[in-house]
Amino acid sequence: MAFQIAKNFKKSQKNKGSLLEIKRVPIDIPFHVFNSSYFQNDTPVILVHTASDWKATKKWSFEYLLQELKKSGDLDKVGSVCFEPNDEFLKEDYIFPDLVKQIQEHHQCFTRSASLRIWLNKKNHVTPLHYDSSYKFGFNVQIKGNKRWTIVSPETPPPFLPFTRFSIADSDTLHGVIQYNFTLCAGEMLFIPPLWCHRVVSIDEENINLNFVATKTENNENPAFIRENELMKLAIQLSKSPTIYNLVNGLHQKLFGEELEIGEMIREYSQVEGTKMANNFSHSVSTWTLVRRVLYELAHLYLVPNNMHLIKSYDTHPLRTMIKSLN
Ligand SMILES: O=C(O)CCC(=O)C(=O)O
Ligand SMILES: [Fe+2]
Repeated sequence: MAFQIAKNFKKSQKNKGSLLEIKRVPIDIPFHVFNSSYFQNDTPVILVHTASDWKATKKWSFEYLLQELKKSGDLDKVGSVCFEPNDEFLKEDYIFPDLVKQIQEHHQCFTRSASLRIWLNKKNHVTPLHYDSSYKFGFNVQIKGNKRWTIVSPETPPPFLPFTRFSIADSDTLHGVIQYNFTLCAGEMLFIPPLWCHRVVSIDEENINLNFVATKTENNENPAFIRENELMKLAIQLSKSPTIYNLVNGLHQKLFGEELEIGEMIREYSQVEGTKMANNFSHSVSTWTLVRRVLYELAHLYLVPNNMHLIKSYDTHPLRTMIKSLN
């Protein structure tokens, strides 16, 4: 009994949340130290002076990237929130960090075919609180400008919109979570582990980030993992029953004018890479657990109408707008 009370007390203390200070370490940190202190236990960290000497930090601007994209014929790779260039794109402008290379060769890492991402954001752009799908972790290099990050531990996930990886919490309403708040400055590289929610505000006139992303194949059983794993299994089931998916999606579109977020997952998991991830890197889930997940998510549908703007609030990024004006 006393043991149980002590356990509950410890749990409630844990749930109080806390604001932690992120560590800054040199980029030449020994690999085994990075692995044991940060990669294995999903702890975020900033690697300083990663990109200070790169040509990219001096050369890259929205205009320069647009011109280079035109030259390489990759204009169609520019998505609505970021773009995923091929591995050769402007390779001479940066030095692939040894640390990232070693992590990508790690046995717990699945390197994706699209492993580079470039973000371009104007001043005051806000990326709403979300986590990246399919256990993606990232090394996020700030090439130009500064960004303000709020990140939340997967041990204390914030409330989510049903069936999505977007949270309804804002920085003012984030209570009882373990979080870090910091500014990522040009030249620094952030390691953001899987399932950490992040909200990112762009501070300068032009903000450019280069990411190296991969999937972590063995994940810690935290609350965010349990939910994501169940949603992943649900997406796999739905991808096998297009009729049910179309029915639910049709209803969703009627009500909210948008496709179900899980549609993105379904597309990802019906492709070779996604299927591999879904089958190999997730845990099995009983039918009862899936039903419970659906009921739980449905019970929170009332949150959607007032929070739909969160999903829509990703601005179309400036490159896309610049390309449109070319046509
Ligand atoms: O930089 C941003 O605004 C968003 C970054 C992000 O969501 C990511 O790197 O996954
Ligand atoms: Fe993200």
